[in-house]
Amino acid sequence: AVGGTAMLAPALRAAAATIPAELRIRPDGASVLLVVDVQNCFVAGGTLPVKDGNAVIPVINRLGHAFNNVVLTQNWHTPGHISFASAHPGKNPFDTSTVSYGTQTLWPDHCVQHTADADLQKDLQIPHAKLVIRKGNHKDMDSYSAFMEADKKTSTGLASYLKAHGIKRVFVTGLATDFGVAYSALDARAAGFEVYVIEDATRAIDLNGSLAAAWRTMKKAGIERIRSEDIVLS
Ligand code: VGL
Repeated sequence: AVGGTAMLAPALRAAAATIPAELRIRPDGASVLLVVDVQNCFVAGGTLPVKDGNAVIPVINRLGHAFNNVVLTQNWHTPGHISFASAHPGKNPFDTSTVSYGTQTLWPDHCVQHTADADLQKDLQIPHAKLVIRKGNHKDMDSYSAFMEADKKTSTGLASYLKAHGIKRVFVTGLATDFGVAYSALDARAAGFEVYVIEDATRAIDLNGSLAAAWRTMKKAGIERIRSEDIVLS
């Protein structure tokens, strides 16, 4: 770990009115900001809006200035995608279905390729972001994660890209905490990166306790849960 309040006991951190500069994390050339799925589909007015999802945008815009390396992801589904309830006769959104790679949660039709709904949200302002990973683009397989599709075998290539650029630390933000963010964070950790989730730069769907489960799983994997004020912005 690089230091910072991630290492402080939560009670101690909560007690600190402001975080002393020496305890904050300064992103360096080996750090990347990963911005997951900040798209029209996942915010107000979209097809699968995450509650309060728009609130992550100003936080992510501020964080963007502190990172030379920024990667965005975009959920990019075919029409009739396997994750859509409409593709499973008799099923409704938020039901599950058994598919070749396990249990698939079924969603309303969302983030369809080349629709305005799938566009990055226009208020997201990170002009220096170099790479956009489009994921979930195979009709018969979902991909919450920016790194590995749902079969846990098909790579998006992101881990290799980051390693080729000397990245060691991945800071994850975006939507949704308990799906795209958590799956990306866990895969980043499995690929050998140091991983931080910036909690106030995420919002959750929280389906049947999925949010608490995601934080539990991430903690067990050694992922640091931090807040945007833990990061030195200049
Ligand atoms: C996601 C729900 C459905 C996500 C994707 O990436 O967070 N959530 N599809």
